[in-house]
Amino acid sequence: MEKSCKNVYITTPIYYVNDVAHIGHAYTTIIADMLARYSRLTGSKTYFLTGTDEHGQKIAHSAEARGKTPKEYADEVSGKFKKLWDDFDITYDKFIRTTDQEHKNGVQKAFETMYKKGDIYKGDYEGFYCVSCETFFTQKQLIDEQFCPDCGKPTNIVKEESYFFKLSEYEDKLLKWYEENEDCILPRSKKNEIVNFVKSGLRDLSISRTSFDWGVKLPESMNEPKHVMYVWLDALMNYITALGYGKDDINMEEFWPAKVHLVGKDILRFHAIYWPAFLMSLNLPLPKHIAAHGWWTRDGEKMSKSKGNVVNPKEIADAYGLDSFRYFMLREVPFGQDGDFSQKALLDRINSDLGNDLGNLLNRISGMSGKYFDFKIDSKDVIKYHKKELDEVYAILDNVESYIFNMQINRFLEDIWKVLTVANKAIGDYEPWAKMKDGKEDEAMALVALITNIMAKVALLLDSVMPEKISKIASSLGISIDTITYNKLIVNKELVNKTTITKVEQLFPRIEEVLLKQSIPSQVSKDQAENKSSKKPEKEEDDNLITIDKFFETTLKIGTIVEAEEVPKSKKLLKLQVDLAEGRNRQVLAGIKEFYSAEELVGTQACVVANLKPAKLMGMISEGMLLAAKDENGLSLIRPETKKTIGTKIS
Ligand code: ME8
Repeated sequence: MEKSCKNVYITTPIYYVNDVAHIGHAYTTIIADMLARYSRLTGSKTYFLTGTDEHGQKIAHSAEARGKTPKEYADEVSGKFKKLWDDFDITYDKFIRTTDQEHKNGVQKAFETMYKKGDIYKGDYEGFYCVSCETFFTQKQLIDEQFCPDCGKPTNIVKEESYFFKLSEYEDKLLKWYEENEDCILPRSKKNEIVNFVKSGLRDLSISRTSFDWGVKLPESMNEPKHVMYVWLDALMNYITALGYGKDDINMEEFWPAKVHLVGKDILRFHAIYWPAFLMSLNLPLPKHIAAHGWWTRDGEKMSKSKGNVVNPKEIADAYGLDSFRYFMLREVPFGQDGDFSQKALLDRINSDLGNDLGNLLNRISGMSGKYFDFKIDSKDVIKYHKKELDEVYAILDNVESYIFNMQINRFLEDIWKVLTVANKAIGDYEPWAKMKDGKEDEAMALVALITNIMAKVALLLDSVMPEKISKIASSLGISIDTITYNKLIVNKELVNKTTITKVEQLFPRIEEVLLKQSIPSQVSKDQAENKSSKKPEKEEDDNLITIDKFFETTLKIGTIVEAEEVPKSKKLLKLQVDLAEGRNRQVLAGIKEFYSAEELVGTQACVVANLKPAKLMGMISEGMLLAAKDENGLSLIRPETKKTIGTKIS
């Protein structure tokens, strides 16, 4: 049982095809993808499995309700899951479907093996069944003698012939496994719940049904054509049938036992009790970790179709960027705890962590290296001048890897952000612009090289979290994201000796709240309406100076406000139509309602930023921005002293 595998096998649950993918599915899949990418980068041979769970009464009912056969329906929804993961660039090695013939063969072989071992017997089942959870209950377990204790829906009485698995005989063996393997179930709090559940006594498990037929048939040798397998027995076996169990066991040899099965907390019991018991019965080694994550709510409320508040992951990723969405999911909630999804929380993470801390640091590297050193970086004096900062960075980075497979991914990210703080702080402490003025070019170079090296290390560590953005950072820094570089910069703590920086566009431009299809519009954030950053600007630095060309990248024009009206439900916004002599008016949403009435603005002139990317505010397009100045006495629009021809360029 103790065999452990140096290769890494990572799985998600296989998703029921009775529903479209939501944020909960995306969460598990993104965590698994992050682990798989990280594991590959470190050089481990890795296999990542996901797929769909397609049998059982629940799916049969959903298909019937849509006038489809279960297989037609499963094909359709399974295809949607697969497409979503492909759109999300999820790096799965196999997408399994429980209707795949190879899977069905493997499940039958497992049934036969457990039967031959004497772990399966025939009997009669009498009890209650929740179709929604695909779970059996005794009357004592029900709420008000009728309702499912897990989902609250009414249960059905089941009385039928059934095969049983001798789960009760595995009680002691399971308790021994839990005791000897501290981290077999993560997080620990969840493990305690499982241990207590098993200690309270296990009953044998009904593993076949006769009252419907949408499932894997029992093996032919059993000669029981009326029986189909219990959907959870069928589903759990996917973790080994995907590796060829029952066919050729080459992948089993290479990748079993799993490094981690990722699951939601609601399905931990199936994975932490039934699954290891089945594996013991099959004489197979047990997984290293079964890791249960918490439940996502939306703006503090449980998500449900009837409330219309289910978060569609594709919509979020399209609106805010896939990498930002990945970062948010992984950073926002400690693994195992429940998390709340709100656009406000997502925006804060994007604008603050990603924009201010990470994106700006790259801009500063590119700005300083370009201005002082023609983009050429040389690390020869980094250790001489910055041993202290490097030591600080290494002290943090030494621990980060251990967080990953202990599922403390939010801590992993928190620590990487501590490293970014070391870098941002060093710039303020050593003021390279002052060093340049004092003729201490080598010190300025050491500082810029230090920051470049910190960024390179951070990029390697964050690649699994935000692969697309990190590839841009890496090409800007002139480094590769691969195992050789990982070993060099992270494992051996070496520095990038020399490199040339390339300018990139802003990686995480400040982003506004977007009106989502299924969202309840919330107030435009204060920062946004005032168009100010959530962090205080740092003190003026030489490297904030821009050239005249840079200034002219912004097109400023005189416009006349021809219409103005209040935006309902918004405390701040006015909707303006502004004439810039372009043949049509521009719609501009301005956060100035507290300072100007709509009426007083009509017919007045304003200075308009005319080449701003259009943005959506409260579901409406805004195609420009008015210049304004705000102090403790209020806000004033910046206007020409005397009327100017509409469309005049400001210079
Ligand atoms: O349970 N927040 O499939 P499933 C976080 N087929 N996670 C959530 C969630 C939410 N609001 N809602 C659901 C099944 N999930 C079985 C698995 S594995 C051998 C068989 C998670 O599609 C849930 O916890 O109902 C589970 O991990 C996953 O979505 C799939 O749920």
